[in-house]
Amino acid sequence: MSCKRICTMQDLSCVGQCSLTVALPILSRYGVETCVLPTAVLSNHTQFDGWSYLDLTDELPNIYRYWAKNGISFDGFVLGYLGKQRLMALAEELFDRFGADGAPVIIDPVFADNGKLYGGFDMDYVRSMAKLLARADIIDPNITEACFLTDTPYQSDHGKAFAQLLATKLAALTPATVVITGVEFDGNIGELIYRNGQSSYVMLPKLDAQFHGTGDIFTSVLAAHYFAGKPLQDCCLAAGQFVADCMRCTDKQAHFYGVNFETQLAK
Ligand code: PXL
Repeated sequence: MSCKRICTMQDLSCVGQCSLTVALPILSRYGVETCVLPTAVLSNHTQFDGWSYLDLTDELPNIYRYWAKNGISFDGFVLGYLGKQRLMALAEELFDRFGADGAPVIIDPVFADNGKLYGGFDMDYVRSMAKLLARADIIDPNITEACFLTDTPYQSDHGKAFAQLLATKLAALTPATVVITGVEFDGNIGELIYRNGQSSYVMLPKLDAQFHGTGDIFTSVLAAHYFAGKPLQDCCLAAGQFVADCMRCTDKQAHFYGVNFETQLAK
């Protein structure tokens, strides 16, 4: 049986499990052949106190040249933290030149959380990302990213009405199915899935902890199940449960280092 060959485009942070260091093991573990397009190499992710940043944007055209020469193509794409605005055009080129017919594009826009942009990003980046979303089949911003993308003032109430408002605004930017993460009501946390004016929710009990990198893990598990042909609702539930299981077995003090997903993967 041959498996899907996908390409994931995001940074490689040497320390602080996120981006490629979670996408690669998770997608592989679920049987997806995972090729990588690293956008940058960082000493550690940007929630630590300072980081080095080797920008790989200029290397991508070289990589594309050899992929084209070798007739390489992908059955799908998963995008996370890109880092630089110039990468948006290169992402489009990636889909156009190396996507097999109908290859789905999953974009987690990754540039903000808790009401704030991550270090190194500005509104120009956000606007370019908003344009890139038009190429996606599934997008899964968190509430903060959804606010920035739609020019909506951030608010701390992440309930149904606010999520719904954000989803309708996002749907004006993209034909993709919109998955908004971090929706909260009745003591639960989860996702609003919005498509063609229809909404559904996938909710789980909220745990009393916050760790870095859980969004990247969520997207990786969601993508793995999606490429296996599961309905999006099931993909979100599996991803939410996986993240919760990881959080339960992680020491709360070590939150910058991400969650202990390896123990869950080994099960
Ligand atoms: O987990 C999101 C993420 C990915 N990559 C880098 C980051 C962050 C969030 O801060 O800094 C480099």
